[in-house]
Amino acid sequence: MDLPRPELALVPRPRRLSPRPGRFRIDRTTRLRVAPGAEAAAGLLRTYLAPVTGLRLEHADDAAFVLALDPLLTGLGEEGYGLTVGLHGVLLRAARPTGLLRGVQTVRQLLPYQAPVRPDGDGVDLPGVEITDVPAYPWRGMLLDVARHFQPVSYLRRFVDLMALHKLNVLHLHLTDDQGWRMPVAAYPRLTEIGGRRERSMAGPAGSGRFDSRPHGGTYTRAELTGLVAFAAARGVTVVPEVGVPGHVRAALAAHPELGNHPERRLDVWTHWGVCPNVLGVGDHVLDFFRTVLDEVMDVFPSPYLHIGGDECPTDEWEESPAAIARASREGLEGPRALHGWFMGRIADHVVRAGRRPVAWAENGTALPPECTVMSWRTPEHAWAAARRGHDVIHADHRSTYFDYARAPGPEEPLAQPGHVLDLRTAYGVELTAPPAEPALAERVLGAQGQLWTEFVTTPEHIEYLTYPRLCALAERVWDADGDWPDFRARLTGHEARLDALGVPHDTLPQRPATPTHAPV
Ligand code: TNX
Repeated sequence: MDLPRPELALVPRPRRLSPRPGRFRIDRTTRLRVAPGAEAAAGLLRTYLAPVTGLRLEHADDAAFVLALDPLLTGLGEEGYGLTVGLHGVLLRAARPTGLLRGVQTVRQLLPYQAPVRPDGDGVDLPGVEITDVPAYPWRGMLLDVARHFQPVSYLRRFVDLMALHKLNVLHLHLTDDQGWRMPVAAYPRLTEIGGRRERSMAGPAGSGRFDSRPHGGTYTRAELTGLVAFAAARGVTVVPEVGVPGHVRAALAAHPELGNHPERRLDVWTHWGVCPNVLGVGDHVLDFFRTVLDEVMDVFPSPYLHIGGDECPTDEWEESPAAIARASREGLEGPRALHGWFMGRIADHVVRAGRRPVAWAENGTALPPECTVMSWRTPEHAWAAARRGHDVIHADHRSTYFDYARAPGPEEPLAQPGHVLDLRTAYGVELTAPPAEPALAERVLGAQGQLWTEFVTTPEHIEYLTYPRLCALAERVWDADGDWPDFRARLTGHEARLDALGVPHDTLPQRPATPTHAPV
């Protein structure tokens, strides 16, 4: 497309945008008129503007830059907003506070990319524009796996802030897995004391048999996680924690062998990648243990949704365990394999009773209770099958949303998850639209999310190299479902200048820190 002005290269593309003549200068005379309910958005705007302009942007009742909240604005929903920038003023309006937060990110993108720090308060210009904007889907997420490789909360904040720049609104925090348990649980300190550290890590792909010789570990404090939740909320991002059962639990088994199918066996925190054969036992004490864990998780994370795992759970241990076989028959199940659905059902019930909504990885949802939201990761067809069964679904089709696959073929790319290459076009092509013959299924789609599994990803630079610009593509499709690839490509060139200014290594994997020396907005 012909960009009327490069600074209008917004990602995701607003639903309606028309350039207007003129520009609005934000300088030392600028004040904000902050309507009741718009305080959080004003705070966020100041957070972004202060480092660039040196301005404090105090409140004034007669200010030309207005943040207004009007519940009667129809059609904007929870997250929509309207933005008008003209020579004499700026008006940002929304029906709900979250809509204002989305609008603030648009203002942030409209600012000059390489705005110098101006302690003298000379100011910066916003281009004249008229925008009305509403997202297509309410779940626009990104998973970060901090279990395989830990990242400190300081980095998670940056990750969240970059998501918010793209109007994503869910950080799916993958907190536990075979290779690490990162969430402290007061009742069971061994989970992090033992489960938070492994002796070494497989250096090649799953099954390679090659290892490094470096211990890896890390755990969060409760205060850090609570702080992250608040930081994310200030940007309109919900942190959805994942504590997975009944597979992907080797770190928990290392800390608490009594949770396993062989309570007498001592296992280490797993040092391999791939699907671990060890899974939870099915005794009442195991369910009670995880109910206690989840209660604490729900205490720390106010999110309405809670992810309870459910993926890749080999049933071999149950099929060989007299206790599991007996449990299956007591519960009237067909056999020990059916314990997976039964286990998920018990845990999902607990979450529902606590007033939250369980999310689980699944193909078609066959084994899950209907109250589970299905995160479908194999093929889009599985998502439609789950939707037909009445589940809400989130698209996480691995071929278009697993950003741990290489960005491009060829030996120059760093070691990535083998099996597929996921280029930018493929990320943009994520399937969201219901089959034409079944338009009603569309109502079941909450949205989609990208996943960054971190078996081979140890540094923030590498995280960002794999995430950007593929996240930009996904973010655009979940915001504006129809998409327009050539138009996106054209805007992305301008948008990448923004990423550069933020120190995001979207182009090459550098050996230098991704964090910029100063903090552009
Ligand atoms: C599958 S899909 C996994 C993860 C791995 C990932 C690697 C799913 C829910 N589980 O445990 O990290 O593949 O791409």
